[in-house]
Amino acid sequence: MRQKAKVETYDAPAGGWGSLNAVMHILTQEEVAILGSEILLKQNKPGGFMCVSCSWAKPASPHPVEFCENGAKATAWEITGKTVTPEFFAQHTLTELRNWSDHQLEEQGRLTHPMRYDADSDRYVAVDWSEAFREIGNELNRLDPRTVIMYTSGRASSEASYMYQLFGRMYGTNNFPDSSNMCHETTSVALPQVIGSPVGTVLLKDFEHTDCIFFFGHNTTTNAPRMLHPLQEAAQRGVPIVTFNPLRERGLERFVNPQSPVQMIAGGTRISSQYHQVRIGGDAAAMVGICKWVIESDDLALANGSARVVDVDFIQQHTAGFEEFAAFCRAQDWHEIERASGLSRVAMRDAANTYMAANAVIANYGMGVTQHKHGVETAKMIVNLLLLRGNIGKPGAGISPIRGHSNVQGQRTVGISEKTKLVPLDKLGELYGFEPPRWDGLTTVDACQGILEGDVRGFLSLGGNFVRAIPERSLMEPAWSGLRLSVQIATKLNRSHIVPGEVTYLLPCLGRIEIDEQASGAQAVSMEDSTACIHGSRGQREPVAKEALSEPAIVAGLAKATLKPNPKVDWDAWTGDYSKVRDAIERTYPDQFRDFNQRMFEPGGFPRPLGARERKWKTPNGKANFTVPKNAFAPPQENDGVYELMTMRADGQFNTTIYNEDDRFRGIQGSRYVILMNSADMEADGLKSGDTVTLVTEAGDGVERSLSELQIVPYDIPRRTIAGYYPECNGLIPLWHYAEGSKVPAAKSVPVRVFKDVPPEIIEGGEIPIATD
Ligand SMILES: Nc1nc2c(c(=O)[nH]1)N[C@H]1C(S)=C(S)[C@@H](COP(=O)(O)OP(=O)(O)OC[C@H]3O[C@@H](n4cnc5c(=O)[nH]c(N)nc54)[C@H](O)[C@@H]3O)O[C@H]1N2
Ligand SMILES: Nc1nc2c(c(=O)[nH]1)N[C@H]1C(S)=C(S)[C@@H](COP(=O)(O)OP(=O)(O)OC[C@H]3O[C@@H](n4cnc5c(=O)[nH]c(N)nc54)[C@H](O)[C@@H]3O)O[C@H]1N2
Ligand SMILES: [Mo]
Repeated sequence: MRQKAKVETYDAPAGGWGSLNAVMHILTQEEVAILGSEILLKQNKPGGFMCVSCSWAKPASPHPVEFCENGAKATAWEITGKTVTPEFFAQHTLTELRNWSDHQLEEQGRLTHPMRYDADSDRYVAVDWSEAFREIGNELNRLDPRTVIMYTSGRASSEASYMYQLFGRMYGTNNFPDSSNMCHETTSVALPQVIGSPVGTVLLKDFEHTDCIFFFGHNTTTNAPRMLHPLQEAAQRGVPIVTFNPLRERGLERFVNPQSPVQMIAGGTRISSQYHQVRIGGDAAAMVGICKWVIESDDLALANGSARVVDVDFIQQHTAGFEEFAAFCRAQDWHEIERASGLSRVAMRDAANTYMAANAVIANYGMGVTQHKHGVETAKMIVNLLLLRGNIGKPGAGISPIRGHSNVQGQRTVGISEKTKLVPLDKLGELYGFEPPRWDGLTTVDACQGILEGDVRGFLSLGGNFVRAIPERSLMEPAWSGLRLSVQIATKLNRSHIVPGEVTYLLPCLGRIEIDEQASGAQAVSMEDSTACIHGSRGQREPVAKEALSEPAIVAGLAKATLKPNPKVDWDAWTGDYSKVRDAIERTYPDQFRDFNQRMFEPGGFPRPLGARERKWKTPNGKANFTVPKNAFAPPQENDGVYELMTMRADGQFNTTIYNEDDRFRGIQGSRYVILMNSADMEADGLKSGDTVTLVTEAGDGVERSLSELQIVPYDIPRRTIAGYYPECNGLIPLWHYAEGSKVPAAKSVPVRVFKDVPPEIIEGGEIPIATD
C-alpha cells in the first residue's frame, strides 16, 4: 500500500516563510551545515559557483543571497555529508536496490569509487580507474560506433561537454541525444525556422524595460524561482503579466521575497494580472484568438484611418508571410477557437488588449508548450504573436524559452547535438585532423527505439537518469539488460545505475560545487544560462572522495583508452588546465566565444552574439517568418471517458531527483502518487477525494500501460484534464507519443482512462511494481 497524501489548501504566497522552513529542513536532512557558512553566499555570484538547479539568468548585481529555496536544496543535495561507498554495494544486490524508491536511492549520498557490475554476485565491485578505462575502451572498440549512444544530462560544464562530443566524434558517432531531447528541443527546432536562432532572445535587462509579460506553461515558483525576482519587480512597476496555464499555480499568483523582511510581513506582490486557464494543449488556439483580435483591430484602424495596430514598418522590412497569417486568423471561427483553447472570446480579447497597449512584450514559456504533440507549432505561434508588433529584437521585448538544466543550453552550443547541421563538423575535422561522421545521430526517442529493437549496443551517460526520465518504462527497463555496455558517469545513485547491461560501469564524478584541483591548480568551468549568457563557476567545497574524478578527467580517460593517439589533441593537457579547453572552444566557435577565458567571469555573464537580437535573421530567406499553424485546432479527446494526463514537477524534486514527497505550493504532502482532478469530473465518475484509481493509457497499440493506487485530489484544473507527477507516471507514456518535428515526448497530454476499481488483468504485466517509502 502506498502512503496517503495529506492535502490542504496552501494559502500562503510563494516564497516567504515557507521557503525558509523548507531550506532548513533539507539542510538538516542532508547533514550539511551550510547556512551559516560561505557556501550559499557564493551561489550565483561572480567568482563563486553557478547553481546546479535551474538555468535562470544570473544578474550582474546579485541580491545579497542570490539563491532560492530550490537552489539551496540542490546545493545541499549535492554536497551532502552522506556517501555511497564500496561497502554499501557489498551489502545490497541490484535486485534488492531495484525495489527502492527514487528518493531512497539518491538519498544514500554521493558515489565515491569507480564500480564494475559483477553479474554472479549481482553486485557492484570496486575497480581501479585505469582498469575501468581500459575495459570500456576495449568494449567501445569492439562495437560499431553507430550502435553506441553518448547521452548527456544538462549539468556537465561546457568544457566537459566539448571534450565529450569531440571524443565521440573521433570515435565515430553523432549519437548525442541529451536531456534537451525531452525538453526544449521543440524550441531548437521551431525557432531556427522562424527567427534563425535556436535559443531565446531576451536578456535579463529586458525585464527592466518591458511593459508586458506573457507566460505560457511554466511553473516558475518551483522550477525557476529566482525568476520571480524580475517578475515581482515588473509587477510592482505595474507591468501586466498575462499567464496561460490549465492549473492554478500559486507562485504565478502571489510571491513574497523570502529575503525581504518588509515583504515577509506585508504579504507579497501579485504576479499575474490575468490568469487564463487554457485547455491543455490549447495555447496555439488561444494565440490564434489573440492574434485575430489584434489583426481585426488593425483592419479597423486601417479602415478608419487611425494609427495602425500592427508594426507595419517592422513587418515590411523584417518579416515574410504576414498576409497569409493574417488571412488565416481572420478566417477562423470564434466558436472553434473557444472550443480548442478552452477560453472565452472575452478572455482572449482582454489578453489582446493588454498586448496591444504595450510597446515591448516578453513571452516566456516552458514545458507546457514544448511537451505537446503540436509543441513546435505552438512555439511558432508565440513568435507570430510577437512579430505582429515587432516584439523581437528591441529592448524590453523578445522570446524567452525558459530552459531546464543549468547548462543544457551551453552543451548544445558546444556541439552536443545529434543534428549534424547544428555542429561545425568541418571545423572540428580541420582543427583535429580527422573525418567526423556526417550522418545525423539518434534523438532520445530514436535511441530508445534502438534499445528496444536491439540495434543500440552501448550507452554512455554523462550525468542524468535516462531510464527514469524517458517514456515507456515497462518496455525500456527490461530491454536495457540487452545492452552490451552501459557506462554511467554520475554523482548520485539512481535507477539507471541499477538496471545493468552485460558490461556495466558506474563512475563517480565531482560536482560543480567541489574544488577541482588539476595539474595547473584549481579549475573553473563555464555554463550558459537561459538568456545565452556565459558564466564562469568555481568549486568551493572539498571533494567528496579522493577517488572521484572530475568530468573532464573521466572523459579524457575514456578518450585516451579508446582512441588512437592524435598529436592534435592532448587530452592530458586539457585535463591539467581547462583554460586550454576554452581556447579550443574559442577556436571552434570564434564569433561566439571571443576572448572566452578573459570574459568568463564578467558579472552577469557575457552574452553570446545572437542575430535575432539585432534583427539579423539567419533563416533561409533572411526574414523573420510568420507561419500558419496547421494543427492549432487539433481535435481534443472526445468525451468518451478518456482524460488528458499532464505529468509535471512538484516542489520537492529536481527532475528524477526526489528530495521529499511534498508539493507545498499545491498543498499536497507525503505522497507523489496523486492525480489532480476537476471536482465536476469526479462527481460525474463517482469519485471522492482520497479514492484511489488506476490509470490505463488509451493507446490502441496492444501494449498495456497502467499505474495503480493513485490518490484522487480535487483541484482547480479544466475538465477532462488530470495531472500527475513525473517520473512516477512515465510508464504511461507511449514512446511514439511525441512532438511532431522535435520528438520531445508529449508528456503533457497522455490520453488515459481512469478506473476506480483496479481491473486485475491490467495490473498484471503492466507497470513494474514501484516501492513506496
Ligand atoms: N526545483 C526544480 N527546478 C527545476 C526542475 C525541477 O524538477 N525542480 N527541472 C528543470 C528542468 S530540466 C526543466 S525543463 C524546467 C521545467 O519547468 P516547467 O516548464 O515549469 O515544467 P513542469 O513542472 O513540467 O511544468 C509545466 C507547467 O506547464 C503547465 N502546463 C501543462 N500543460 C499545459 C498546456 O497545455 N498549456 C499551458 N499553458 N500550460 C501547461 C503545468 O500546469 C505546469 O505549470 O525546470 C527546471 N528547474
Ligand atoms: N513524464 C515526463 N518525463 C520527463 C519530463 C516531464 O516533464 N514529464 N521532463 C523531461 C525533462 S524536461 C528533462 S530535462 C529530463 C531529465 O532527464 P535527466 O537529465 O536524464 O535526469 P535528471 O533527473 O536531471 O538526472 C539526475 C541524475 O543526474 C546525476 N547528476 C547530478 N549532478 C551531476 C553532475 O554534476 N554530473 C554528473 N555526471 N551527474 C550528475 C545524478 O546521478 C542524478 O541522479 O526528463 C524528462 N522526462
Ligand atoms: Mo528539462
